[in-house]
Amino acid sequence: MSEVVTYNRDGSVGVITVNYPPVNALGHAVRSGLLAALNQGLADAEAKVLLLVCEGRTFIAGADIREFGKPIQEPVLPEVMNQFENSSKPVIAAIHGTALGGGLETALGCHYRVALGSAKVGLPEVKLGLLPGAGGTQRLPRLTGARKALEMITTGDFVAAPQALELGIVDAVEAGDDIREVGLAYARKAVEEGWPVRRVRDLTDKVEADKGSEVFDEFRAALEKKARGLFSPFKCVDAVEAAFTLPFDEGLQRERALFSECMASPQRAGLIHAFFAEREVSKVKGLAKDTPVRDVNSVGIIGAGTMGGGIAMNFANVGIPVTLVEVKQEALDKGLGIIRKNYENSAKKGRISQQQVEERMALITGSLTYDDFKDADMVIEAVFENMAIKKEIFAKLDAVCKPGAILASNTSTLDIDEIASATARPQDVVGMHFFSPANVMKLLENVRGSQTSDEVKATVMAVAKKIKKVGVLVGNCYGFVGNRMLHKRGAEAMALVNEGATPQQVDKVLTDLGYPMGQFAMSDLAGIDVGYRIRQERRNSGEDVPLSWLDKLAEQDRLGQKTMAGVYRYEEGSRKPIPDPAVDAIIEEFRKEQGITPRQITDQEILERCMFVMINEGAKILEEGIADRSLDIDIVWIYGYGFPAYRGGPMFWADQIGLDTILNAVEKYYDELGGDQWQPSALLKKLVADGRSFGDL
Ligand code: T1G
Repeated sequence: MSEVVTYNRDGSVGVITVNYPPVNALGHAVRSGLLAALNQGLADAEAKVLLLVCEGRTFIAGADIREFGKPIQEPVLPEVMNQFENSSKPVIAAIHGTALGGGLETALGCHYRVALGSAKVGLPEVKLGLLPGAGGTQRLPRLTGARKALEMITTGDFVAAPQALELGIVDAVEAGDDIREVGLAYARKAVEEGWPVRRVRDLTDKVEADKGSEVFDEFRAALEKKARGLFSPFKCVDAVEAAFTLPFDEGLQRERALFSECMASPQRAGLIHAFFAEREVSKVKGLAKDTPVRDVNSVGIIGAGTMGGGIAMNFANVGIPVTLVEVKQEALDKGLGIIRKNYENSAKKGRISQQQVEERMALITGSLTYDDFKDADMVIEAVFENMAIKKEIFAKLDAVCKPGAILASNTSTLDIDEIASATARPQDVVGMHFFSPANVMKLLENVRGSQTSDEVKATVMAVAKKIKKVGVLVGNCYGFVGNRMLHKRGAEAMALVNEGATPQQVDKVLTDLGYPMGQFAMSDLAGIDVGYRIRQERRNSGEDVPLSWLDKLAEQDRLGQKTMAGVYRYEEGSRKPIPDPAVDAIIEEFRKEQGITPRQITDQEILERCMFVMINEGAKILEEGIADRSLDIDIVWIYGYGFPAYRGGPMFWADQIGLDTILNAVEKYYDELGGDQWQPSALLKKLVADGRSFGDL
């Protein structure tokens, strides 16, 4: 008997206990242990009913994702499920924490399910590029009907226990937090009342009710929009539909075949890489696990503009009071007004209650004086990109903030060390780069200065988790990780249009790759004036920043979505970018001024120049230690810049393509175009020479 699954008896109840931290995943040892324990329970004459319960913080949270891609070891999960379902004794699953994926499928293979009120259930396989492969697509719809099963399986969203009871997924929800006691009490009732074996596979009423339903095609149509570029969501629909068109065992086989297709898809590898990378980024290299973290129970924010307002909402959302400071009452009122409007919109969509709107607004206090920061644990500066203004602000913060307060800048490009030099406490200065809209975007790029203390680094990473962001700690350089690579992509996109491509051609290559929007549509969203001001700032500081046709748009007040015209034009009430011949004319005129004769440019060249220049820059960022691991870069791009998670992030994607292919192209463009951006990274060359990948680092 493996030690991760044990069997013992409590009166007439045979108890099968899984104890395989951290989340009782169905690794090989657990699968074989479950079968062995089941057989022991079946052989135990005293045991009338069997109870499956887990130790630790959760019921089984799925198959062991770490085993994917490796040779499969018997018994496979579907076999374990069938044995449980065909047990001659009733089997009860007692659920606490999260019963997910293979975990919920295991419970559905049992005959009865009891859950704690705090439990959740779900089939999130689609988030890993898969589908439920152990009977979930055949058993769940027999309990919930087609529509709810499709919703749960194509979204992967979790369902809370009370709702799971309404849907018939669980049979009882009990209060308390001792799942073993709750499970035993429920099992004893089954013994006393002589409950029969009740197999989910035998339930047919929901199947009959939805036979021939249009719901499957309805979901396929909806997924065309919602799951653009994704593979497995459509396979999920095919699998669930089989439950309504095939006998149970044939449905299981159909599910298995579709599961294998998903397993073979490169998207599975990308999404699983993203799953683990998201968890690894919180473990910062060189930062001891027990590094002290400071309390952050009150926050100050400077600037009630788009970023400041969004940042404030993140803290109010988790109950942390915020003091929002502006220079003028008018700007403050406008900022607070926008925050309330955002909350009201969420309430209208039923995401929060009106009471929560009021509670969160009550946590945000407007002010016109820095004095109100004197007790703040952390202050975040969110004013526009100007070094002189930021240094002035940090000097003032240094004067009013208490010792130990963390002084953070939301700068998206500027030098954290130079900002810190305006204070006498550079060890307490750090970058906290949020992404617009800051109350929505999941990424928080935390930037360590050369003197930022470990305590401050550990604290901003803990704050990221607290405000439900994915925090990545990176080094200090111009544009840090995300914007530094984005600027390279942007410059290539601009050059490609100068040389003959159209903005919409470039954007289509990027959206076909899986980005939600292209380079130029993104400029229109962020505001053409933002980039224009940064370029002017750099020109004013004496840097040679080439003229661009985007400057012409800014000077003609084509600032993007906010002026209904930028690189594209926009119609009232729509964010759909519409190509505008007026812009083609501006670009044509610019080419003439620059003496450029446009040429035909292929989509492949656009893809290579926009993406390989980023990867080359990413390699330089790793060389310089600005990012510790390539997965840090992948997570920055997935959660900050919309890089498709199913490709695993730009560095993982590069490994999939092959670094030799990337290097060959980089060297070709270096020869043809020149420029630092195409100077091949030494690390890239070394990895190719050693036959290694970014993932091997
Ligand atoms: N396999 C292996 N490791 C896992 C795991 C899993 N299924 N789930 C979590 N971990 C590790 C994770 O990497 C981390 O490790 C630690 O557990 C804590 O996780 C046949 C094919 C359960 C809600 O998709 O959603 O079943 O970093 O930091 O925030 O149909 O983890 O500490 O070393 O996320 O409290 C389906 C995935 C699998 C669920 C807990 N199941 N997990 O969240 O902790 S496919 C899933 C989660 C499947 C079958 C198919 C969450 C969680 P480390 P954590 P958390």
